[in-house]
Amino acid sequence: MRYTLLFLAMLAMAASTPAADGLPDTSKMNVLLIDIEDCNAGVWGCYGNPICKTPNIDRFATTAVRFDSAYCQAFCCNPTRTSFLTGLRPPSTRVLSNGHVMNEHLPAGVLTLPEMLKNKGLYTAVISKLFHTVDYAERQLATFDRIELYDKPKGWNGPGPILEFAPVKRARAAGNPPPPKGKGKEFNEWRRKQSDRYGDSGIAAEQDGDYRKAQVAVALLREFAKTKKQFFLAVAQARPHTPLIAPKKYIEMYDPAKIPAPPAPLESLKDFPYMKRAKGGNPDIFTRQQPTPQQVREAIAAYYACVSFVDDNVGMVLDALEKEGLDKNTIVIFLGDHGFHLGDHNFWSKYSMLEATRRVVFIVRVPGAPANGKACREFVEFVDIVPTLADLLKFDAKNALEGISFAPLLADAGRPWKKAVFMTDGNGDNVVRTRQFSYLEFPSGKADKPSALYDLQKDPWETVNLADDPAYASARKEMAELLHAGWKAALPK
Ligand SMILES: [Ca+2]
Repeated sequence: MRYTLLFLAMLAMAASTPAADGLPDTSKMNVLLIDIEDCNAGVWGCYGNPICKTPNIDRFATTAVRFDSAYCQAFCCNPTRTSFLTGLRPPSTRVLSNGHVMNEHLPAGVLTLPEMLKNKGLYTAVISKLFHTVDYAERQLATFDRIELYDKPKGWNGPGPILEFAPVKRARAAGNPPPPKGKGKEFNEWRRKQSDRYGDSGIAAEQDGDYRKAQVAVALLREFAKTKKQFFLAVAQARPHTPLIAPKKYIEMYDPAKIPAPPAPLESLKDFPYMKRAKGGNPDIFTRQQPTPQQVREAIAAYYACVSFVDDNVGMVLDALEKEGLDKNTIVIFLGDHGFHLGDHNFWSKYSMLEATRRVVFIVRVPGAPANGKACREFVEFVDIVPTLADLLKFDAKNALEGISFAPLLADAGRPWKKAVFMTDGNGDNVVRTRQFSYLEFPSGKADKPSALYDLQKDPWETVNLADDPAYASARKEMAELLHAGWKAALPK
């Protein structure tokens, strides 16, 4: 009942959403979603990185709208994916952490994007990870017509793989032993050490899973060009998630000696809410000890290598789309599921509500959209993806959506839009970010401070917590009010 009412309220609001004048008829277009893992938004050349080489995405961005202020709603994989695939925020999906089984937490009747598109009549295909794990999303995955390089849900009876790959014999370098048998303590320790690795993967690009995902996408696109059915294709890349390993030729692209030290060093942090973590113990990498300055440079270089590898793989997919003539009628969405700290604040990996985790790479191309080729600095949130596709493809999203269509920005990237973005962490703590400030509250009591306020115009790396600074008392009050008022208070007029 609550959801029905919310849904009706959203319908009424959708009617008053600014119009997307100037867009072509997009209702029959295909959708290609390219989702990559744990990506720091600042690593792409087109997002201003002077070192990391990403020619394919840079070129794609010149044909699309590059969102420079795009934000995810959760701080790690499972909750952010659940959020952007339903158009709901974590408090509504009830999926706040990687341990929350999506199917057991989602309120009854909530559909995910592939189900909505399947109901609309699209042919649906997925290559590797889309939901956090297959067993979290068996019902949702069962709706796919095609599942490639991904475990299959129980009872799924679709076609076999479009390509066959030879098994890969991995070089077992010293310090990289094979997994122990069983799933006990020894296995967990092996997995931790695996995640901690960075450098040469020991196999050629062509043998790598991420390369193969791109190859499968190329093969499927060739098939879709022949069958001419309207399709939804989701293609994943496991990188740049840890372990930060890549084929040698990518590792050799970057000299660690030329990588600058990360911003926001420990000594610059004042009243930092995550001080315990900054002093030691990261998830995913450098899990047992903070890295030396040399290890920092090596790990960032390895991360860049992973990003360049992803860039080449995604380039293959985008080239195939063009070669098959599908680029004219396919909406392409390129995104990283959440961000990643690369040594700023002495942090590695994700799991914070700071800019490095909450800001995401997000590039969208709708064929014929007037804003293609432009950068958009207006705020968009990942919960806006489902409403936007519902708007563009003219389907009924059926959920009580908690975002709005950004189609108007695809027509005019410079029009005024949302005044803030929101995010929730696994403890139910929250952040709101406006153009000038970020304000974090930790009602869980699990942080080292109850709140934090940053003046992003003076301090973009969020080093000096101004929450108790009398000069910022009114700013703090305003930000707290906005945080408590929630996302509806930040919508464009
Ligand atoms: Ca992730």
